[in-house]
Amino acid sequence: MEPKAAIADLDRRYGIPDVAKIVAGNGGLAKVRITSAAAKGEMYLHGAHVTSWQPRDAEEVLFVSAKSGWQDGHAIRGGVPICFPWFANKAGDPGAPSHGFVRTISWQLESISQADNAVTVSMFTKSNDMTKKWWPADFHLVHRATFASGLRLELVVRNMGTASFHFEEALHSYFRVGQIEKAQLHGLNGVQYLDKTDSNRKKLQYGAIAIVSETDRVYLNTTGAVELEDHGLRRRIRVDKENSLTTVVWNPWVEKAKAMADFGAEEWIRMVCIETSNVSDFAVELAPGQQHKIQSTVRLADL
Ligand code: TA6
Repeated sequence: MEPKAAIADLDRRYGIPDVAKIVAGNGGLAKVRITSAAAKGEMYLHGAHVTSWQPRDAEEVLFVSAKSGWQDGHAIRGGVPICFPWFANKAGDPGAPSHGFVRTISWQLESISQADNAVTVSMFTKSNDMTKKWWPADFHLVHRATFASGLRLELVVRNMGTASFHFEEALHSYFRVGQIEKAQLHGLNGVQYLDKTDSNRKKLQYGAIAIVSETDRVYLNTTGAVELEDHGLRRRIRVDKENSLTTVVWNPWVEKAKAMADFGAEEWIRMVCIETSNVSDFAVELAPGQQHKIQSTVRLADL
């Protein structure tokens, strides 16, 4: 079925009039556009990728690069990429795609539902011949996003095989900030982290995080919420999480920003990633027939 007709067909089957519409987005990629009384939002079938959440009477919360690519095989730069079944580079396989293979493929729409002012979009993908080229496991993966006065993201992994498997996962969220130098992150005081800008040396966080250079850290064994205090946009973004034992904090700063083809040279000033995850020593082991759910809930508050 040609793309336009396929999108119209999806809208006929899953759309909710005046609330959720499936349309062609950037690059002609199919997206669900949400317009409810509580919030506006967008989620692409490509990577089950949330690219927008804007609560009523508030500005957009997620950052998306003006230079992002929008095509099969490429990850969208910004919003919430899904990293699975490994994070960053695949151990022992330098040719494997960074952050796994589910953020660069089209997922299937499972359902769209509405409860009061909350709209939930559910998409899934599963193992096939392509995935088995990179990773032998049989899996079923669901990403469920609920757009309301808060944004709730749930990633559910099910082991469909007969052997246990290990995986890493991250909701690699890009948040918009007014000016990164005028922002601080709270909630990780006293937590150990791996500093990726310093050969993954293990360090201890003292106090709030101020971003003053390239920052790429995996905070370990932490279940607490993180609050982004943004004096530029005069707001707080709070990220609560469940079933997640690591939090990644990333800002590419000047040089890395210039080196990324799908990222604007000055865009480092306007974003920070706070990633609800299970990576490194906190990868998850899942037995056959079992499932694991990680959850992240984002809320806005005034400063
Ligand atoms: O989450 C932080 C990180 O792992 C950084 O090391 C940086 O590479 C970033 O992800 C972006 O990765 P990507 O593969 O999307 O370019």
